[in-house]
Amino acid sequence: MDKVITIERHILEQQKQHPEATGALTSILYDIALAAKVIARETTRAALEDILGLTGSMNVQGEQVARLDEYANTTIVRLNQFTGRLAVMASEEMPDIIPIPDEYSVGRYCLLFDPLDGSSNIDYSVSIGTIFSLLRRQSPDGTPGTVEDCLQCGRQIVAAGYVLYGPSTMFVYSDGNGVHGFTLDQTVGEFLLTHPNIVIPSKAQFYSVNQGYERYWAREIQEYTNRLQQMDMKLRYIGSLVADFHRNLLGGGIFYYPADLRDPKKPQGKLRLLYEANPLAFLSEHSGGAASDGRRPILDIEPTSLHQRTPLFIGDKKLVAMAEDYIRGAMP
Ligand code: AFP
Repeated sequence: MDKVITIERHILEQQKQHPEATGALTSILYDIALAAKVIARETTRAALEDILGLTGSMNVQGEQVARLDEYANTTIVRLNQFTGRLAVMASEEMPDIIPIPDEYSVGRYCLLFDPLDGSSNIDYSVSIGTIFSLLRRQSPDGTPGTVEDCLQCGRQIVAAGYVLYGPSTMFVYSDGNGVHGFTLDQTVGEFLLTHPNIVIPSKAQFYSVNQGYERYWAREIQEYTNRLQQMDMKLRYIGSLVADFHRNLLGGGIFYYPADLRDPKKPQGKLRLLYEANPLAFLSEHSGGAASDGRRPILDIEPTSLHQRTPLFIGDKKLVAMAEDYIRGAMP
């Protein structure tokens, strides 16, 4: 039983390494883990709600039943807005920042999240995820958090993580001191440490990209992909960023979603810098991998708007560097 480490115990142990810590960050991580359990329960029930025709329609009380991504969004907001630990939140689901309601006190941290990434996979019972990052506010303590607090460069992230709702529910996070993975034990309702100190394997076996869009890519990306094929790598693409990232983190590989010409409104590709790319880039770097937009590290990008998109190459360091070489025109 001594070997059983709950997420709470683990986060507390990590906190001991920072004597100056107030415990706020520890508590926020625990609050997010709680939200994850609630969302996990609901994702498991989603298929049943579907056959009962509930999701997105009226429930028996005549109330509108929220779609799962709205549900996840509301759950995270409700479980975090009253704690006095956050200055502001921002969500992929909401156009503007989410202020802390006046009746609650404000704290020092900013929580940025994508409540349910890969939500178009829900109807097919395919893995989906929640992604988050935490930043320290820049605006004065005690005042409402601002949009500028959220628009900080990824290098300022103090902790980030994701929850994978798959065959098992996993919580993976880093506070800058290793990347650690926990698996939800449904019987006791606790996340237990199953993957301490995750390091991306040095041998990459997977490449993950939506190759259906190949004709919309720049020539360098097509050539880069050809090169990966010549290296006899396995193509794996789930279409849920968290699941694709998680597999490559544990098994070794690269995920990329390049800029493409498919949708003129999205010349930078599909993925959002603040809610998807930055948190995963933080995890990638802390597990020995890398993350780039093809020209510079994702974490070095200065955000200019809440929902800005970015090309993303993430995972194996050598393969990320190779993508940059192709984009720079440095490859034959
Ligand atoms: P949805 O939330 O609309 O399913 O988008 C998921 C996602 O943002 C990310 O999880 C995937 O990696 C990526 O989109 C897949 O996009 P394509 O369907 O264009 O390949």
